[in-house]
Amino acid sequence: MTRVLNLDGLVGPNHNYGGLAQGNLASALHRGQISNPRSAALQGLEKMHALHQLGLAQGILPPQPRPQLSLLYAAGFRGTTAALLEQAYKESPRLLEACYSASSMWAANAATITPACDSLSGKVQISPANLVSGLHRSLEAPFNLQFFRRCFSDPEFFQVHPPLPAQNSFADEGAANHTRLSDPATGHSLNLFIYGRSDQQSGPDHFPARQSKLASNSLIRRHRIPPERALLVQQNPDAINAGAFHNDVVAVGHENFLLLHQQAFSEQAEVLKTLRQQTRHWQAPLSIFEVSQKELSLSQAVKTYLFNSQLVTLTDGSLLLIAPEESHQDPVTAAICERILAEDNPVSEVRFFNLRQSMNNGGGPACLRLAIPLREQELSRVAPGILINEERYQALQSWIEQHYRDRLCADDLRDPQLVEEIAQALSELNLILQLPELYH
Ligand code: SUG
Repeated sequence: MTRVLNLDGLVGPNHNYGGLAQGNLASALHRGQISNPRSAALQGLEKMHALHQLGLAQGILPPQPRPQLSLLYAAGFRGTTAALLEQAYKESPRLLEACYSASSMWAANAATITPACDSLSGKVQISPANLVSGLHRSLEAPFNLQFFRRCFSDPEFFQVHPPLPAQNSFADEGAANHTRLSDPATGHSLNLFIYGRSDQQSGPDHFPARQSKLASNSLIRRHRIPPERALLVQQNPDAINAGAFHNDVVAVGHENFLLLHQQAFSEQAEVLKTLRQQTRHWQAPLSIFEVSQKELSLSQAVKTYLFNSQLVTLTDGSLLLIAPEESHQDPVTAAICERILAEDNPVSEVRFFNLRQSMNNGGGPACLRLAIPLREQELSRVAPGILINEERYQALQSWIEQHYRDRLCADDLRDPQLVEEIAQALSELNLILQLPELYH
């Protein structure tokens, strides 16, 4: 029996709207606006707490130390911290924003996970993503590798791989382009790996495709997933052109339920046929809920982020859909949620969460979490300090209230005082997460 440990990215005190993400419409739209790091972190923490209260295993992916001043050194800036920030602000403001990005909050991009039961190795497979498609995101890989090595350290149960080579051919954005479907009755599974580009097929022409087929294929190989448990699918270039920079903006699946937009995959009718075919022996049949483009355009899907909902299994075995508030406010997506509930499928409840601060940068409920299916014994080997319990929830709440600003704009990034504040906050987080010297 496996249960899912959801690791949510804890939003850092540096959360800001730099508009750095290519192909991400929300990020571009909010560029230069004033962010509220405190609300952002509290909104994310409330989601974690709600899942903990439902009896689910919930943990934290800690924020990354920022600003990443080494990037400014690498770019040739020199001097005291204040001088570095000032020069970069004047000469290369985009670089300063990159080294200040809080993008590690989107834990779905941190890694790709394969549970032990899906791997011929018999161990949980973890590959931190290289995130090379964007400069600001590529900075996340080394810390993530260190985090996974430290918190999933028992070699008897976990195998933590280094990220794929940091090169465009291997561009990897983690679990945002991976969906694991499974039969809760028998444990059979099918892992969909959704790539955006390959050498053989034409890709999007408006926005870049971030996930390469070579990366997805390499993950299948290194995680030793047998062929019958893996399926490679191309993301529909139209979806990427419309702003679905990751597949999890147009599709979400968990256990035997798949919710997706009609234009999520290339040759979707064929893909769904294959899915039905490959899961035909499941005791709990695969239920596919496909939303037509007539009912919901790709552009509305991207705006409301309905497909970036998170699916979790409740204690009675039914599924809860955790949707962003934005898809409650839109009448079309609200009606789709009603229909999901009314029809015959495993979903028994929908809850809407206000995650506006993250949504403004293109990150909904599913982006914020990395799902790690674990057996009880494996769960007991995870570093306990990263798990949410009542006490840690309260400690984090007070910590955020004490250390986070309630407004941050581009001009603030040259303030050396902000560097000090963040360092102070993170050094106290070492204690809360019981991970001495995670931050120095
Ligand atoms: O990579 N936004 C992220 C949002 C990632 C959402 N994740 C998933 N869909 N799984 C991105 O586009 C903007 C950050 C900034 O501008 O600082 C950003 O990186």
